[in-house]
Amino acid sequence: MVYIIGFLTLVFLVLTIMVIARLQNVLKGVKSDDKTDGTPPGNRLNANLFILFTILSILGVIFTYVSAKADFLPEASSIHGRRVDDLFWFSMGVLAIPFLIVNFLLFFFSYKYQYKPGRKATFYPENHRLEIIWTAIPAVVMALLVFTGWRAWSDITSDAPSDSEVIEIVGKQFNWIVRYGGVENNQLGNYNYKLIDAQNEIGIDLTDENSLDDFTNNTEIHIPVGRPVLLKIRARDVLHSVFIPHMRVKMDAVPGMPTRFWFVADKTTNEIRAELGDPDFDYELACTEICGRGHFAMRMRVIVEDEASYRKWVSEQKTFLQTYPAYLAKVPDNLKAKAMKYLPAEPTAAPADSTTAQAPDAAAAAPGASASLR
Ligand SMILES: [Cu+2]
Repeated sequence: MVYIIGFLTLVFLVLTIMVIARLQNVLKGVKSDDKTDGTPPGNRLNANLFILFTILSILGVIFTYVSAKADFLPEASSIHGRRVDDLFWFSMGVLAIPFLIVNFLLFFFSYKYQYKPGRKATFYPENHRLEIIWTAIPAVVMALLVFTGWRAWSDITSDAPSDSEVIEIVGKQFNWIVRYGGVENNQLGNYNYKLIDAQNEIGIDLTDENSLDDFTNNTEIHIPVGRPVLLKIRARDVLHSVFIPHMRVKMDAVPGMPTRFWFVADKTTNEIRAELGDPDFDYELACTEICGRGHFAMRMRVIVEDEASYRKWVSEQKTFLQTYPAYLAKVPDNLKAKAMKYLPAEPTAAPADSTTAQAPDAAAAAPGASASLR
């Protein structure tokens, strides 16, 4: 790369010197030398160079497109993702085709209407109809593009359908924490940033009944296929951004300003693995906002699965209270009985090595505790 830039610099330097030298010739010609037909020196050469430049540019465009194609976003695995792609390619067409035509003409006319002795330029002062046409058509096309883009955007950010799976995702330096509505009632409980500590990393508010069966995950996010998923997005410290490239999901996570994004994934992890012939393939969720030195590691696996497997996975998760039973102390008295359901089968106060012996005691102490655990 450095060599190419160095080489190009040299070429342009030589060209600049040549142009300056020629300019001096031209000036001399204007001043004294009137014996020619008035054709400036290099007239034909310059005209031909315009054609050469046109051809090289078109080849360059094709080359960069083909060589960058491998880095384009993969085929979308969500409904709105395909819509976004269609909009992208439609906009690309609307912009690229006139761009190519106009630029081709610009260079071609420079060649075609090169100086010829005796030929005079036409004086064409104004044409109102032409001006109206070239103002109105782009205005209408641009308005259409903006309108279709705005509709796609407002669909994504509007209220999610009522059957959506609501999942909270919180960015922090440097990982994502996903919270689910729970193994039982599927309702996200409240949160409060003041409750954040070493274990309760996202400030789950255990005074809210809905929080009791919530569970979190720091390594992977499971979502059901074919059903809307609403991501409630927050950040704990600095700007982060949720990016699931295959789903065309991208939304900033802003401290103090919750954002949202809903989408429908329509290809399971197993389906895309089979399609790609890669049994190890995984969808990825990555942070796409430089957020500090650990930014590169802010990624997690996204597992898209059918409703039954998803439900099964949810029911197998350890609730936050199960993982950190000490937080039972934060549960208000009137909810304590309910919270006991989500505690580990054996009380943490008991010695760790006597689990088999005291399991029945635990069940007696907390009626229904062992029975309701999965
Ligand atoms: Cu980041």
